[in-house]
Amino acid sequence: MSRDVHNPLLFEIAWEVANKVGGIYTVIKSKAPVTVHEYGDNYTLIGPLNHRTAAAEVESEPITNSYIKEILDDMDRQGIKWMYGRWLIEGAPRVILLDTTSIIERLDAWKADLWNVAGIPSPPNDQETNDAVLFGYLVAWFLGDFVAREKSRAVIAHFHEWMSACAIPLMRKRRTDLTTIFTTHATLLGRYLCAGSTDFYNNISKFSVDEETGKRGIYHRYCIERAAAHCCDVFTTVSQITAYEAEHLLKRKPDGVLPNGLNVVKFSAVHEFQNLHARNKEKIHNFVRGHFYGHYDFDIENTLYFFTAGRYEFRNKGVDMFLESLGPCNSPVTVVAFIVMPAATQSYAVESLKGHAVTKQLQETVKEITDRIGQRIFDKAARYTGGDIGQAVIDPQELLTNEEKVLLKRRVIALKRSTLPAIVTHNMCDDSVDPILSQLRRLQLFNHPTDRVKVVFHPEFLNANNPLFGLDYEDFVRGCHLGVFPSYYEPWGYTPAECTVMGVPSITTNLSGFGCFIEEVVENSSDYGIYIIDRRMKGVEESIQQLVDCMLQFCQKSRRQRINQRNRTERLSDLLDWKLMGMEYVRARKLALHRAYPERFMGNDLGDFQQYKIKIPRPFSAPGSPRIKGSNSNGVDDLSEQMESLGFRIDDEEEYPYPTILKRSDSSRDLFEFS
Ligand code: G6P
Ligand code: 1S3
Repeated sequence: MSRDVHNPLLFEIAWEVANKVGGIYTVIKSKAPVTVHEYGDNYTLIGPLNHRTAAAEVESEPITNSYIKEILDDMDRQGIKWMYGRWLIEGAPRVILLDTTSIIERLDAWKADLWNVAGIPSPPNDQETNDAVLFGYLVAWFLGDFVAREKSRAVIAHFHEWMSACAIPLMRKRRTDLTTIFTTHATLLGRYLCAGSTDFYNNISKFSVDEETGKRGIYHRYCIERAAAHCCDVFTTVSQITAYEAEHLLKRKPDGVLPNGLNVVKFSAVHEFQNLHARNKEKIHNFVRGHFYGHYDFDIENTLYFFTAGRYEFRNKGVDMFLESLGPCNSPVTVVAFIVMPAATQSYAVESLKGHAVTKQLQETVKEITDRIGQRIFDKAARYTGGDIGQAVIDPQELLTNEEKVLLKRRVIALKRSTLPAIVTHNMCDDSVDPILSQLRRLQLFNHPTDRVKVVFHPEFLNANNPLFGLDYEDFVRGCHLGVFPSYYEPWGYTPAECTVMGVPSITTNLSGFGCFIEEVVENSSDYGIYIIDRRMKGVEESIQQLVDCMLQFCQKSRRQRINQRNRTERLSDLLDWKLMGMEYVRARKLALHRAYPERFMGNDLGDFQQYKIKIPRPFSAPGSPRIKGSNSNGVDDLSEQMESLGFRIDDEEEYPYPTILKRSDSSRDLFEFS
């Protein structure tokens, strides 16, 4: 059977399609516009049907593809519930959501089959594995039926992470006529090992993977992940560092790396992002005035806001290192360090709410009084008849009435308190054992008036309805000065990448995918506001010292220098745009087609992928020389090299619908020139 490989159909499958759990949702959602642009209605996403959120995520619509309709109708007859429609995101891709709970009665039979055909065990009480098995069998069912009907065109099935990937070994066993890509966004064992106290990277080649996964009760999940990595046509990860990890822990060297991009939105006015910084910083000022009431003795105009944020993985996300570095950070200006990480809480702390209430009352009283003072000055001035030469229009003593003086005094007395400003904004369920609070206590970071670095732990994600900040996360980031993410385990790490596209400088590490990517493509990245801490070659103490030095260096900048640095940071955003990053996905799909249908590509001429090696010239006003470096330092092959080893050429220029800005050396000068 000869399928058309030049006009393929694409299915992308993930547990986080229209179902937000973590970072993979961001990957797929932000990438959708470029994929839809390339594939149009030949692109369909498949995810699980989560009844709680589906209605808000997806708008149902009639099925236009007759094969999809036949299969879903057939599934319907067999009791499987599903939803078909458009995902309500930019690009509006088509989605199929499959309800794993509607087919629960087949779970045992499918688990037995999985053992028989692939030797993968699945214990009874692991909900995630049960979901993965049910979802995998449904996806394999759907895709198997689809390619049995659609015989003229090649089909690419791109799977993300182990939860979606059970279908890969099944389809390999069933010889389903399609090509598969598996992208892992972490490895199961790597995440577990790093969260403990293991010296992970120095021992990565020595772990007995079966034993280690067994000890942690994840052997069966690991089997699914490893089977997917070995049975897919093209195996990829999101970064070089995770490729290295996968090679050792999953025992297959990835074919290439598909780094995560963002859907970068450019403002028409170049400096709009700077204005947004100033506006949102004002809101953070309001929070700080309320939170530090009674101890608000620092100059807010010369205060810097640092933050870290993300899922609460204390060691993996480097919160331990961030806190450890705050004590020695003897900044010349006051720093408020925010930690925004969700944890179990009972309620907002009364003190936090009270601080904002008394500060708001003071603000309202001051406004009322200043309105009245204004009226008084106006009246006096309007009635001023000239009088004796030199007579003042109004005697300053008359500006405030006695009644107003008393009112002000009462408001000021309400601001007095005997306690220090809290280090946490909520009442926490596990206050006494919470890792962040325990470390703050050990380091004695208690917000004393003499502390130049203050801390605020907000154990909940931010949104605009938040009574303390009244800010969405994005606006909060924009209002801050520096994001600090000294991660130990971070396959990619969207948090510093998001900072970059918003023009907010950040600190990352050479153990995060993003940090390695930036280190690889930009020289002297600190000139561009991305500081990379060495956690690979340095000991913990040395890394902490490097982090302290970076923060101190940042604190010593003048306002003008900070503004310039933000401009440079924001200019790197084009590097992270899916319009450029999506190129690697294009290559992975091509490689998958070449591997599954090599005979269909015979006669293609060889191509030159080196044209995509990009160089960023040095910033004009900076001493360093940022540039794109060409090689993959840890030896994972470039997808283009894989293609060339097969003897095929892909003319990327022709196939990819977006101009790759950075290829044009003339325009890259504009891109990275300083104002
Ligand atoms: C932006 C605004 C400026 C403001 C500056 C404050 O650039 O456009 O008007 O002065 O932010 O920067 P800073 O780093 O002190 O918050
Ligand atoms: C993973 O999510 P995480 O925070 O558990 O996938 C993300 C998307 O690829 C990635 O950014 C992150 O580093 C991984 O760890």
